[in-house]
Amino acid sequence: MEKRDEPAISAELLTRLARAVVDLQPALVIDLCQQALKEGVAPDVALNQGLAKGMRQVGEKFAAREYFVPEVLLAAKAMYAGFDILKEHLPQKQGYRGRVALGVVQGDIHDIGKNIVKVMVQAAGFEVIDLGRNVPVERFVAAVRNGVDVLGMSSLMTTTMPNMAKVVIALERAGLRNRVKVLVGGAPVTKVFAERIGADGYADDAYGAVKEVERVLK
Ligand code: B1M
Repeated sequence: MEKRDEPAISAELLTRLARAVVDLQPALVIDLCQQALKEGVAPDVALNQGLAKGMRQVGEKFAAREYFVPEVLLAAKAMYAGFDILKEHLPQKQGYRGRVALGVVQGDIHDIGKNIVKVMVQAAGFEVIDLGRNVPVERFVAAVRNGVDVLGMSSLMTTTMPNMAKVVIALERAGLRNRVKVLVGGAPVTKVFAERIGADGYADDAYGAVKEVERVLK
């Protein structure tokens, strides 16, 4: 799945979809997702350029103290109402391409981005083991010991990013580092940070995550 530019009508629909998330309107989100599918907007585009974009705008409102936790939770509810529809329509690549474990690091419960990455990676033909959120270092290590090709970690808080480095160190100590490719992502995570902690790859969105999984497994 490649990032695409959308024609004007779809672009307007995507803007309305993002807006409906920001306006905390699950019923409208559902309507717009159904409309988008009917009009031939690709589900991954509606997911990333509609729903995820809306959640990022909610983040800006949260940062500006226009929204507080209750609004953010309602926005997440609206986002998931659309997510549940779109994920069923993502075109699935056939054939086994490898196994990816994904989790949000310890101390962090932000899992919306990880869940988007998960469905996109699955749709690209990879088996995904979802470790969930607030995942302790040892559970990441255990997942690698049980056999995965890629370990993906997500963090949304500057305070939990160091836990990604702890997982890499724990993998080295357990003699497992060369058995797995490590990818990291999440809003505060950067390429420089990924390189500094010795990860094999980094992506700033779900399209990038799929590309990185494919690249590191080449
Ligand atoms: Co909170 N939160 N939150 N929050 N929250 C942030 C992250 C924050 C930046 C808001 C702010 O202050 N401006 C701030 C962190 C500050 C910091 O860095 N230190 C923050 C805070 C402080 C907190 C609490 C402490 C608030 C409190 O209680 N006082 C608390 C922490 C709880 C905890 O984790 N221990 C908290 C709680 C919550 C809610 C529960 C209300 C809710 C989470 C609901 C949930 O996820 N189940 C929430 C939300 C929703 C947000 C914001 C507003 C939005 C995050 C989001 O969903 N983005 C967020 C603001 C922001 O990020 N600017 C904020 C949309 C999502 C689609 O994007 O997750 O970035 P994202 O994922 C993208 C990419 O990053 C990438 O692909 C995804 C799809 O495109 N990606 C990867 C993600 N993972 C990847 C992995 C990869 C590759 C790419 O490879 C493996």
